[in-house]
Amino acid sequence: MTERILIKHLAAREDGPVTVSGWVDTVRDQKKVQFIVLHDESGALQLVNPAVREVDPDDAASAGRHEITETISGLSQGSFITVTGELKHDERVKLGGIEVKIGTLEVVSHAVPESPIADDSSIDKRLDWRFIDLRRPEQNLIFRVQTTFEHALRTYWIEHDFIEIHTPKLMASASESRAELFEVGYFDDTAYLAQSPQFFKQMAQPAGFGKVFEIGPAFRADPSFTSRHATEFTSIDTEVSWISSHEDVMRLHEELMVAGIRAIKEKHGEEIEQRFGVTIEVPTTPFPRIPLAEAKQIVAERGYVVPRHDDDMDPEGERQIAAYVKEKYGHDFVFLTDYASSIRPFYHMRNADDQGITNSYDLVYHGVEISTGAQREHRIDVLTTQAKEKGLDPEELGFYLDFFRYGVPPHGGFGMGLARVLMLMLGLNSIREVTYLFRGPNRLLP
Ligand code: AMO
Repeated sequence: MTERILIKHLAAREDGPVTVSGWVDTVRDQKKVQFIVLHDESGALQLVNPAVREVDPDDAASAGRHEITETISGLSQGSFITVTGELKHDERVKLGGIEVKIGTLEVVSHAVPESPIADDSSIDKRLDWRFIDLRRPEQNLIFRVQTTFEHALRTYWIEHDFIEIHTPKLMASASESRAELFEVGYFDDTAYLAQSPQFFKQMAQPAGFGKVFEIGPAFRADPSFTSRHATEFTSIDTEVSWISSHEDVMRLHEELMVAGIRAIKEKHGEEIEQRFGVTIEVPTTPFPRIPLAEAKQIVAERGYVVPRHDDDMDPEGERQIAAYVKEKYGHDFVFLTDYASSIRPFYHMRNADDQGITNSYDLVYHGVEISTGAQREHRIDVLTTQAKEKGLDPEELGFYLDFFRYGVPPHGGFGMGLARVLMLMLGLNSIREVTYLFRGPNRLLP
């Protein structure tokens, strides 16, 4: 393999021979000199070549130089090349104050000259050609930010004795709701794609794992075309034993968000500011907490009535309550707590003093729900009653209910959509922008 140096590391190197590889962004083919802007995953670099337009029979080197000149003249945007040359620091070079004078140039892969997309192409068109779209530095940054976020969460979890689990995505039953369920043929039977690792992360509690986490895919057969829904998304899940209430889960959740956002600010804050015009704010703790009923009142006083009483908060309600929290507390996050039992799954524990509400919450970030968390009902009799009340068949849920028959500690956790967090943090308007390959009702390719 060629000893290639990432472009971002060149500035710190002394002048001298280097090898760089990447794709061609632009070619400026002037009579006497040729310039290439070369990109790799870490940045952009100016390459320069003194043009030799004709072979000089008295100069042995001129044939080679002429060949390179011709190659550059025919070089199409997007082609992948490897160049060995002389690095030179020169303040006059706008692009990073360095350039590489080409010694040898190998075209490793020619690109078809006309790119099928441009910077101003529609998001759908760009997704059709996602591999080209992802070459843009903004896109590259998104996935570096994602890497840092996941790494920071993992570091937190590992430092706090959590165990990483990988739960199956093929299931025999629904875990969230019968709606939004993908069915797949499973030999002579039917299987369902996991909507959440819910049941299996809970299973780690009677298994004696104490604290677990998973970052993995989740599937929802949701036919909507909103900016926040996908049919497949990456879910960040955690579940912990020995909690007293959902308050303990919220505290854990806050700490994880602070760890993740702090790491992003430190590593990418400046570049995010420059590319997305967004200042990353590390949130203060505790995040504001508002019971859902109160949040609806606050929103109503601001002039927006959430349709249908006793229902969930709708997207406009989330925006309004977030605006209120920002004005009142200067905070980008808010926990909406005490959701009605009627709109929560059977496995949420209900409030000991008021069966009408659950020990649960949603976390709203920049006006959009990013997560649901709760204390779970671990008492088998209560759990079975709640399942029946929701019209679920305890027979079908038998494997799950068994988890609670042989001893289980009180526990709770949350699930959070990775793409929503990234979209909101970077001020982007759709999870399509921050998902490596988006899956929606009308998108299974590429
Ligand atoms: P919930 O269904 O609220 O809760 O999902 C948790 C979080 O997952 C993300 N999410 C989605 N992201 C993109 N597209 C979708 N279609 C989609 N659906 C959900 C959201 C949401 O807040 N088992 C519970 C979690 C728990 O209690 O631990 C659950 O799945 O960010």
